[in-house]
Amino acid sequence: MASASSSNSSPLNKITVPQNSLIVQSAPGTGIVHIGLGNFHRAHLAFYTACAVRDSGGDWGIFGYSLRSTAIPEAMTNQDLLYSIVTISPTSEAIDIPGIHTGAIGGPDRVSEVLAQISLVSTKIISLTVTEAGYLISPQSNGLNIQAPEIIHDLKNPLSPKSAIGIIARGLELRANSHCEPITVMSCDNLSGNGDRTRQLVLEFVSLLDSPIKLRTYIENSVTFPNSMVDRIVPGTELRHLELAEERLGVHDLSPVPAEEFSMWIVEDNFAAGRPAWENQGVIFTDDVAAYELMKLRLLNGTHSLLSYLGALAGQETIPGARFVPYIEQAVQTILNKEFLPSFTMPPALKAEDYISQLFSRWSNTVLGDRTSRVGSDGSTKLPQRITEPVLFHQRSGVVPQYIALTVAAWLACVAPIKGFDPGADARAMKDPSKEKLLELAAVKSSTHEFVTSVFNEAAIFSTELAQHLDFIETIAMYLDQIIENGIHSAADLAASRS
Ligand code: CS2
Repeated sequence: MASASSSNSSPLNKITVPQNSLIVQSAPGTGIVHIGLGNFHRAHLAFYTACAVRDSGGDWGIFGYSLRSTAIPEAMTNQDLLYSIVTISPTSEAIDIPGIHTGAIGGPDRVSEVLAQISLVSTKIISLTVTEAGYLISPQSNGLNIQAPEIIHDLKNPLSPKSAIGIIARGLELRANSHCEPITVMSCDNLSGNGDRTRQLVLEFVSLLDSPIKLRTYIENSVTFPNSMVDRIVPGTELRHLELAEERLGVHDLSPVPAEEFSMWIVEDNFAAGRPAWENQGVIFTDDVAAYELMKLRLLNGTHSLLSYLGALAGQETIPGARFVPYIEQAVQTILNKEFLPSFTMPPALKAEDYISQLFSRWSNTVLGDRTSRVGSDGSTKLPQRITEPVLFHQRSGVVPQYIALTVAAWLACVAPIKGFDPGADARAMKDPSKEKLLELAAVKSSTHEFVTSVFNEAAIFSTELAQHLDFIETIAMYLDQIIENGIHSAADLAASRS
């Protein structure tokens, strides 16, 4: 088939609506302003909301804003705000077209439109998927990174904030100064206690303003921040996804979203101004989000990190490729069962062995082909969420979790290779906001031990508490040496012998 970009077929807005389409026939009014218009949002919140509005109605259209990128908003705008979700697994395939967006804009130049939209009484929810890195958390204070250039800028410029937290605070400020109607701020990112955390960061931002009292009172009285656990593996869009979407739809979609079939969303039912009827679409409302969140952050995301770094160093481009390497599969089994599982209590409604066996089949999705470089990116903001508590848990009984240490060593080998070590193309493709700093440290330290110590003490990535566990740091340095000298297979064998 001709490549999607050279296609002659019609654009998505010329589509004859397929039967399984989620296009809502009469467009709903905007009830949600969403920050972070990436693939995950478009296959998760947008999908649930399109289904809820199709079945139960309500003015819950989504006005989407992308902080930096303009590519997705432009593609969506070119096709009447539509796009397709291509759900793929070795045994099934489906295409859905969620017609739920009422706006799609991107880039700092358009932020005033987002603020204006947030300020409207008709906006009931501000939601966000900005990734762990987007919250600008300082590992030292465990609060807002007030030295981040975006935060410094946002504190001075009420009309042109650049950070997600700045946009939320400035948008709420407009509401507090005009009508004080209630609203919900809903984080849909992989942060532990994501709602509580967002509230804390917004309030910290507000406390740094010249006259914070009115805004603080409004937030305390009228704004809720539900915690949630979100889950669906959604890779980046590649040419093969564009081609597949075009083949199945018969029209050319500029921005389809590939996704796995599995999807889960657990939310606290704490919405200050109402919400779509998500409960009819399989969303679970509970007061015990924390149990689900810990399960997911550790078993899925923590192990995902191991798969990505060990996999990339083993020359595996994809997560399923990594998962089927025998010594990596053994590493996955051990980190899951011996290191992550004992560190929290499973939600009573789920059985660990069922959840884990489902994870293995999700990681085996060869046709989705999620990349090790995607999962391995931003390790400096993901790993603290995933490993800190489990490491501290094991340290309390004097144990160093070997595969967690190996994961950290493999991450450093991927993103900040010591001079002369080539981690391979998949590792080189990993992005990380701390990459420059890590490379600087790797270049000036004279031993791996010194380097790893400096990562914990000087790089502002992990909590100071973790930095005190010298045996953990030594173990990471030992695995890093092993990776550099003998390769990842040998380092994994060493971890197996020490577990
Ligand atoms: C992944 C997640 O990027 C990552 O590190 O672990 O994006 C993962 O695919 C999702 O959380 C699945 O819900």
